[in-house]
Amino acid sequence: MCRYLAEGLDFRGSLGRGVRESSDLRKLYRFTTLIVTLSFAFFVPYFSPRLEGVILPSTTGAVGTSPSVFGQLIAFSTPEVAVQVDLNGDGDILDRVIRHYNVASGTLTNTGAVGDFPSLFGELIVFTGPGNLVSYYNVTSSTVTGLGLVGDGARIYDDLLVFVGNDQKIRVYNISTGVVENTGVLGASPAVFGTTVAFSTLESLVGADLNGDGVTDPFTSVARYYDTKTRAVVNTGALADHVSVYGSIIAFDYALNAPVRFYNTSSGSTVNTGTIGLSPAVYGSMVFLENGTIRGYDMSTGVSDDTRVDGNALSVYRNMVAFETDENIVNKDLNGDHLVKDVVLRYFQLPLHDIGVTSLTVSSTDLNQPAITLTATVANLGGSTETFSMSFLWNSTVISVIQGMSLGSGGSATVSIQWATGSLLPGSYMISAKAGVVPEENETVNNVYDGGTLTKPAPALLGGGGGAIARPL
Ligand SMILES: [Ca+2]
Ligand SMILES: [Ca+2]
Ligand SMILES: [Ca+2]
Ligand SMILES: [Ca+2]
Repeated sequence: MCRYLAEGLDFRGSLGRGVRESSDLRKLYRFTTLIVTLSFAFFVPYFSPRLEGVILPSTTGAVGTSPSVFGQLIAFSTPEVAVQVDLNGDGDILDRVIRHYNVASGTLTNTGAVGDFPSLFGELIVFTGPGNLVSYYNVTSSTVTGLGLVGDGARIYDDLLVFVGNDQKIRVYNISTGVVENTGVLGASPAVFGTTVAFSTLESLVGADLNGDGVTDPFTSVARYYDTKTRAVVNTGALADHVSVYGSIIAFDYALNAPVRFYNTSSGSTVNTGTIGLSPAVYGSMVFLENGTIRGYDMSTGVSDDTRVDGNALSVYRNMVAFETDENIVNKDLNGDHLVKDVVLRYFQLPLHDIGVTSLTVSSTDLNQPAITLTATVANLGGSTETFSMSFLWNSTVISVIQGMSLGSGGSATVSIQWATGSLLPGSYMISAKAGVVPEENETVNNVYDGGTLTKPAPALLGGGGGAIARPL
């Protein structure tokens, strides 16, 4: 454990809205001392060493299609006829069955559930079964839950399950409440992250010009998204076919020999990656296909990188990329049956740069005192040593910034600061801790930790004040 005494508190940033600039207050801030306590705890890095610039894919040895990766698990669908095994025990080899592979343990598990196009989040695998019925499988309890809902393209994030009904309208099913919502919004191939449901919509489906070129074209499809909280639909106006969403990024392709682009829901702008590609997948990292090989795109630098790995049907979770490989294309037996004829699932890991704030706590929720202590934990979840800054904020006002923090791979630190709260006006204060984005860091959703909202109540009115607010102590 070591201890830093940092000076040079940002007075300007601290005196934000709601704080009266009196000479008393300036004095208060002048005497505020910022104490940063860093306690380092290092763990053994769990990343296997790799040659810089060379991606060596691993094979699961499992025959299957449509992988979906989350954590250490890859879920996929296996045609029984391809493995000549009755996987669901119904006496034939005519079914497609959901299986999953654990990258850490090398274990292959047969769920026995008939279905295709799985989507994995946490311990749940969502899939579409016979009759286009949407179901999910729980990896921990090994149980299947049928929802009795008909639809296509089911995707899951947290407790939200999205799919397209027979009427081509997007549905949102909440696993916690069991409530299904027909959004009434027309679209295809939805993707979901947080409260954002992204999809593409054919102009002919809605009978409207969605990309603003003055023509309602039957073959023009445009990226739109639905917010499950506000229930608002936003038209990005960008031509799009396959969409993928992560954080504020909606990635999409729109034509052969056209670059992959992405829309930022925060800025409302569309960015061109400058690299021709199809079927982008984004979740922390962004990958897409170019001529059957996999490309990684670094959102922080705008540089794309050819992995030189052949594959199809990409799925990504942080730096883990899972995909199908046709043995005929790589001319290799990947599942050990001595025949070059199978579609086998493989995976690799991209270099990972990732700082994350994992907690933010307060010493007291009572803002009627001179100062309270804010304590954040920050971790290096990536594979290299990183140097970065940490900020503490209320709403968008900076309370303090700690520069030049450094953490090795797997390391974490606890950072505490004093927040002079005595002078704040009554009101609500949303506090957060934010780690600066390091070079080549694509996973930026976890760089901000929301510590909740603290309320400073209005003090009792002084007698005869006629409604005037008493001066804060
Ligand atoms: Ca069967
Ligand atoms: Ca149009
Ligand atoms: Ca083979
Ligand atoms: Ca991060």
